[in-house]
Amino acid sequence: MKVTIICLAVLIMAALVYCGPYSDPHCAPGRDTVVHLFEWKWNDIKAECTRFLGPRGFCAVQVSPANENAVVTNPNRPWWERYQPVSYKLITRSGNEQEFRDMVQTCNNAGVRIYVDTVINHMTGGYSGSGTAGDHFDGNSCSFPAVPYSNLDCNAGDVCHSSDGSIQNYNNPEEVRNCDLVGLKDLRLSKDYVRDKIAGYLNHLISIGVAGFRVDAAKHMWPGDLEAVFARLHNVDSNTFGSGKKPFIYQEVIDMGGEAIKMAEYFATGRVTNFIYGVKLADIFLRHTNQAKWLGSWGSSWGMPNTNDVVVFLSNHDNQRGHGGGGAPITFFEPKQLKIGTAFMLAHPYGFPRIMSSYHWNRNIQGGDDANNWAGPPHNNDMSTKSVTINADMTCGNGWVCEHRWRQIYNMVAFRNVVSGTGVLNFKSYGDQQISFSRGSKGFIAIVADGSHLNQNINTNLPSGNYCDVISGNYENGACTGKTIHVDSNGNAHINISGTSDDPVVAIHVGAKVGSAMQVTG
Ligand code: QV4
Ligand code: CA
Repeated sequence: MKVTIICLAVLIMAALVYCGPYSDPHCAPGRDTVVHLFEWKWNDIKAECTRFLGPRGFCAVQVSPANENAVVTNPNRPWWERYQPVSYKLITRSGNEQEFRDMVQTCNNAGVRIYVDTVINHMTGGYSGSGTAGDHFDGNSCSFPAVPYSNLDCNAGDVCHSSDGSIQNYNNPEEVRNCDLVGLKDLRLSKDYVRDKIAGYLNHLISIGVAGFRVDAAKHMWPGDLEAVFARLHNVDSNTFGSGKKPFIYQEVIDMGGEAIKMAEYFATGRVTNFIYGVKLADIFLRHTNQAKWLGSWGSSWGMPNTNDVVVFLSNHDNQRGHGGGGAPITFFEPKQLKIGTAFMLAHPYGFPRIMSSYHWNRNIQGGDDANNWAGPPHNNDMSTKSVTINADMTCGNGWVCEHRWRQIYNMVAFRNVVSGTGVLNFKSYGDQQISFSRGSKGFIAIVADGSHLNQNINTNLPSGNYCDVISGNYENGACTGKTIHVDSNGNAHINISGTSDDPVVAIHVGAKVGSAMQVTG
């Protein structure tokens, strides 16, 4: 009887874990975090999978669009040219098809998945030029001979009724989905021919071994059209991911609550990007317009979708530079707040988390706008993308920020892996901006979100022993390079955090117990 009940409960839980066919991120066992290596070259990602992401327990990399894009020279090679497809050939500033294949294979072997950012809603803007594979195009006539697409393959006045063919009114779903997004030639996804071409591109990526896709501008496509495209997709590689598995799909839908199109329309076709998440956390950890003490109910009761329907993140490549209307998030320009916010994100079980890994640019705020927010990746004189170099202290050089290589961040990736499967326990607040909680009996975190001082004996729910605070140091060969936290036989620990210090967070877990032989990175 007891066994039956337990089995039933396990079955129900298993059913709840991944609902739709596209919601499973296909992480290797014990991994749970994505890093967006924005604008990185395939060769650099390949190296990073082996030397860092695999050993550190990352689940996957989101890579920049892999297909041929328009070469934009005014401004000179902005990052956003990669969101203007010219063909589905795998040739970009990140590398060619052979380099892409090598990356996917090496990363898969290192236990790290590749998700490709796919731009399938549109092609280039309304001008002519050539792409990164040398192919000519003329956006005005929807002429993309390297696909080929012609005039018949873009939406026109029969389905788009805005004054100039571009989206003006975000409260009119027809306009949002049938008209051009900032002048980008909108593909006629109602046509089988267009669906076949897009599915052909995605199937090519699947055949190379990718695990999933970020679907750019999903809000600008009808859910039914996406269903028709995804129905054409092959299963992902059975040797790597198991048999009968669909690709992981997460759709970019910016839904801050004020528009006609809702995230929920896209749950049947995968997960969605939860933009509300990072803005609400920025309200607490950056602006202090809300209080950390309320985070005890963090999750769907904050008006956000269910945990298995979302990818969560503090910022993305758009809103970190004021693009896209996805709110004002925490970015690497606020390193202390970014580390605090990321620690919370990775310690909390809600959502499938993504870390932004950026490059530096010369931010130049004028009248509220960043005049340099177009600036592309670090580049050589010939405008080729610079390689990522690694410094002696593990940080990156050549203009790459590499947030994912900050100790306070990568150690929390391991924390998340260790506490996997446990719930939030003993959430407590000590004043408005001081909180702590446990993850089952496997991990414990305390955070001060403002400049106040936390000095408390707290029950961590961990077995007694000495634990390495993985925020202030690393756990290496059984020893801790940072603070050690003593947990007594009742599970209590003395936690002392000054909110004005660089890292007002303490995080301990059973994979980093001082003196134990076990070393867990994921
Ligand atoms: C210009 C004018 C337009 C005019 C057009 C005529 O501004 O008014 O109609 O010319 O051709 C670039 C330029 C933009 C230019 C356009 C077309 O910035 O000024 O229009 O090209 O040539 C990125 C950038 C965009 C960029 C685009 C294509 O953010 O600035 O546009 O790439 O290069 C909404 C959407 C959401 C979207 C977000 C930005 O709901 O889906 O806006 N987010 C995704 C990506 C984002 C990308 C796109 C969608 C488009 O995350 O990075 O836009 O693929 O919220
Ligand atoms: Ca569209």
